[in-house]
Formats: sequence, structure tokens, C-alpha cells
Amino acid sequence: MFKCYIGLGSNLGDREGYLTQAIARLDEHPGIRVLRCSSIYETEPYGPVEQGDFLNMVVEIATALSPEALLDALQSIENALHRKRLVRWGPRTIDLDILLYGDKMIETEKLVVPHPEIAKRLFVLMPLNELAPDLAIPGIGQTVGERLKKFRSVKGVRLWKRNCGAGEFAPFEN
Ligand code: A4P
Ligand code: MG
Repeated sequence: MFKCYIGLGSNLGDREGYLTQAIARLDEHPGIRVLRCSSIYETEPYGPVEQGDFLNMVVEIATALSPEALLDALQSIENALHRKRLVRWGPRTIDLDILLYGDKMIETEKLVVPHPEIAKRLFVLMPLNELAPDLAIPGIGQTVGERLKKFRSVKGVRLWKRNCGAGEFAPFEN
């Protein structure tokens, strides 16, 4: 079993609904168990495409799947939740990225782990820091918390719904 972190993002339609459905489908997968969820953040779009604000969050999972099989599972969930690939970096009902897969470093045509943008994106680091501040990012030589401290401000990222560790929004918390 490997512990992995999945980044979720949505900026089309019922954004929170897509996050919730994606988490439910992850947990229903026989090879995946959802362990913990971060809070949800509302974030200004990053990158060149003009589009609506995102909801972003991170979930911690345990999985027996290989990295490639995990990516396939994430892509089937994206497809089931009406994800259309129209524009790279463009608007989407749901985006599921493998941020970290244990302490593995992977670089194939289909998969780069740790996610290459992880250290640059506050909308990833802030929710990840709730779950794993002391986790060293492979290849970066810094922990999530140390990396986050390098940012001068948290412009463009605001807490949208706090996860208090209980209730509807953490349905899989033990
Ligand atoms: N791929 C490679 N490595 C990975 C990985 N670690 N996890 C490949 C998941 N996929 C990975 O992804 C394209 C291909 O990347 C996949 O087929 C897979 O083989 P995609 O999801 O089809 O396309 P995309 O998401 O448009 O491209 P990309 O490069 O994944 O974009 P990002 O990095 O996901 O960025 N602003 C805010 N505020 N919040 C956001 O969530 N997201 C993006 C998209 C841009 N701006 C954003 C946000
Ligand atoms: Mg993606």
C-alpha cells in the first residue's frame, strides 16, 4: 500500500458537487481508500487561460494500484464526471492530479510525479499543508511547510469551506 496525495480542482458547474462526487468515486474504487480531506479553497485561475475561479482541495489516499493504474482510475472518474478536454489548462468540471505517490519520483510520457507544478502553486501547497506539512517533496529538498513559507502572500487563494474533521464534508474520516 502506498500513501498518495491527489489534487482536485473544479471551475465549471456545481463545483463543490463535482469535488464531493469525485471523492466518493475514489473511495468506492476497490484499490483506493480515502483517508483524509483538506479544506476547500477558492482560487483565482493560474496560467494563461481566462476562466472562472476554481475550487481546489487535496485528499490523502491509500492505494494498492500502481502509479499508471491510479492515473487510469483518476481519468475514468474525470470522464464519468463530464470532463471534456477542450483547452489545455482550460475550464473543467473536475481535474484529478497525482501530486505525490509515496516518495516515488516518476517520469514517463504519461506521468510525472511529484506533479511538476506542485512547488509553484499555492492552491496545491495550502491544502496539502493541512494534511502533510512535514512531508519532504521528493526532488525539491524541502517539506511542504518550508516551501509554503517561501511565498510572500497568499493572494488569489482563500479558504472557502473549512474541514473541521467531521460532518458531510469529511465523509470518510474515521
Ligand atoms: N500527467 C502527467 N503527470 C500527471 C500527474 N502527476 N497527474 C498527464 C495527472 N496527470 C498527469 O492532463 C494532461 C495529461 O497530463 C494527462 O493525460 C496525464 O497523462 P489533463 O488533466 O488532461 O490536462 P490539463 O489538466 O489541462 O493539463 P495539466 O498540465 O494537467 O494542467 P494542470 O497542471 O492540471 O493545470 N488554476 C487554479 N486556480 N486551480 C487549478 O486547479 N488548474 C489548471 C490546470 C490551470 N490553472 C488552475 C488550475
Ligand atoms: Mg490535470
